[in-house]
Amino acid sequence: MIATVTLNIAIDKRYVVDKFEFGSVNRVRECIYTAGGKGINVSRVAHIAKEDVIACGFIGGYAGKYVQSELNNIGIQTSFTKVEGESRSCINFYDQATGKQTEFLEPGVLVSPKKQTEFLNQFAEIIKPCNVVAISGSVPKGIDPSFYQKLITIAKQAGKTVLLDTSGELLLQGIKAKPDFIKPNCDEIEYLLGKKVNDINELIKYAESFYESGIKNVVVSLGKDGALLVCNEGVFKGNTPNIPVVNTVGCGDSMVAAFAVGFANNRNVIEIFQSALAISTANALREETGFFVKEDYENLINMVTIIKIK
Ligand code: TA6
Repeated sequence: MIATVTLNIAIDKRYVVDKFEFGSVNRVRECIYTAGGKGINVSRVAHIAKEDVIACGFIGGYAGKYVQSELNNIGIQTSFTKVEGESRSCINFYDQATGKQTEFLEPGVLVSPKKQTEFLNQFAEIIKPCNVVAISGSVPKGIDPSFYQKLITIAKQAGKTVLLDTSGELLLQGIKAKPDFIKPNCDEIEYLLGKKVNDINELIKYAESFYESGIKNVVVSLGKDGALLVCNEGVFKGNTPNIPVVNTVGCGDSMVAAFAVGFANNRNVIEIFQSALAISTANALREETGFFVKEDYENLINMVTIIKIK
């Protein structure tokens, strides 16, 4: 069973416009609302993969109620901490004319120290029946960048396998608690190191340094070029087939979900990596965010190739 942590949930709104005109009135031709935020996407994808999930974090207002009901309606358990104010929306704006996708991510509600303490006190209880904890995304206003470090420490002390998917100071502070899995992209690695990464060999070297610091599974997402995995079995490069991309939002979350499900079922990490690449690619085939169709996954899994680099 997996506990997902989404401190900064969102209603994801995908706007499709025919031809964006900056500074003008743009009528949205198509608008899709989805319960979102990285950990919510992880919850949905893990649920589609038939894993029991309990989703926790902070929810506020009507948006919070919407996200909670969307999860409950598909059978996902929730244990959210209610806060004042309205949970955010995140806009994924698609311009049909250029094929360009732009995201607008709101900062989220202000969470008081009292509510943060309330969540921390409940967290140990929420994760008790789970063997895996997946912590994803940004945090709302008022929460210190060391908050994830506290959650990871609690979960590790309880014997859980912990996945952390975030960026910036949250990642820099979070890795001090030695999660079992991180999935930085190149930009996030450059932020952690405070220096430019010039090529894939440097990327591998830095990913290995995180592994050697005690993080047993380091995945570096390379977008359409696949991903790198550094783990106890060595360094691997995963390649995905070229596909007609519909919506890439949620691909990274889908990869996290696949690893969480694999760890929860004690699968071999290389098999998990292959499954994660296929699920992440399957997510991009569909309009929905943080979602995949089993048939797409089954068509893709044998098109994913994994090469052992060292
Ligand atoms: O990864 C996609 C996504 O989860 C979107 O669904 C949107 O909610 C955004 O990322 C939120 O990112 P953040 O880092 O602010 O939690």
